[in-house]
Amino acid sequence: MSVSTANSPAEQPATVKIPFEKLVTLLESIFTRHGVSAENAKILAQNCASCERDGSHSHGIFRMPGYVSSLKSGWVDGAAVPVIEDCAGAMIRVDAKNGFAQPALAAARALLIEKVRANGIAMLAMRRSHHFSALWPDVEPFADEGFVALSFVNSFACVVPHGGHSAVFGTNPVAFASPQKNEPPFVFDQASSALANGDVQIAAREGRPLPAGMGVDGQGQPTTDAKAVLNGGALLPFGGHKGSSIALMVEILGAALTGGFFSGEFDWSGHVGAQTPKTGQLFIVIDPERGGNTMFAERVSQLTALVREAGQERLPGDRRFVTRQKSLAEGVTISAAEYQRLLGLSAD
Ligand code: NDP
Ligand code: PYC
Repeated sequence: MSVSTANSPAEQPATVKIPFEKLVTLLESIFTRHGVSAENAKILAQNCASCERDGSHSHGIFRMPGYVSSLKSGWVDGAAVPVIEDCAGAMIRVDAKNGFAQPALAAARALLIEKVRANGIAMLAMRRSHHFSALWPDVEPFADEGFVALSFVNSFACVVPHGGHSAVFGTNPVAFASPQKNEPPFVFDQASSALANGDVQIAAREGRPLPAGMGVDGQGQPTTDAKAVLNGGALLPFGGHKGSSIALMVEILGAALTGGFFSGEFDWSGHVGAQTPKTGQLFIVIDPERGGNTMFAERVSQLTALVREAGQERLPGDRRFVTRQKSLAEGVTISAAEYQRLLGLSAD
């Protein structure tokens, strides 16, 4: 591990570069220390370290104190063993048993792929699950195996519907992954709110204003004050009524269809420190070559090339894949203060 120290106040804060696998091991030790089973800790640590490695900072190590305080509050069961229900030819339901979503996906993944191979398409509907991370780690591995994957998860009510006055929706992301020929998969992963709540928290912590048009304060007035949005205010959907409809669709798919809670429905007030939303998550996975469509990945590559030729310099995923290569080559860069915080959590 290499350490760089700032030696003048004008310089960047001191950072450490930590090898990816070492970061995974450190996070795993934090999870197990706080009641997560060894099997689940491996999955969550890999997930969280991957977010940090790829520069998904709103869902990387920044989230570790939130995981720990949720576990300490008794709100989420880190040792939960999900129950898988094979309920139709192309449909699986999973009861995450008040545990995290990623171990529940891992437990159901082999059956889901078996069903996709058998039917060309299958869905997984998860309920009673806590999702506290980015969604791309859930879908990208399906594209690595040649499948198209979509996922939807609802979260906790902090987004007002278009033209509305009180928060109903979560920040409700949608993620999509598709294979491409001879290049990394095309993956996008985006909240249906103007900003992810995690980015608002980071802005509040750093004392930065939000861009205009992202949120409202407790009186429903437009504000750029991140703390006002977090403390009684709310975020807006992206793109007005269009984002609002997508957020609503995510509530339908992520909760109504799965049997999970809506974003405004669960009550965590009895668990001081709880931060992980207890909702649901839906996956739709498709075998694009079923029926002889063997050109699929090449066609997607042709399309993304056309988009680049037409002038879009950066496609979703580009930034992450570049950051990933740099992190794997040099180590994952984190601030020395964050590193100390992690060591503290592992000894806490
Ligand atoms: P961003 O707006 O940062 O990015 C959304 C997508 O757009 C990404 O795929 C990103 O690719 C791409 N992108 C960003 N900027 C550009 C650009 N200039 N040109 C082209 N593509 C671009 O994400 P959000 O703030 O909406 O969400 C952040 C994260 O928060 C997501 O991972 C999401 O899953 C997570 N989240 C999780 C929730 C939960 O309940 N678990 C709730 C809400 C959000 P790239 O990754 O390469 O930058
Ligand atoms: O960043 O909006 C967010 C979020 C909500 C739940 C997990 N992340």
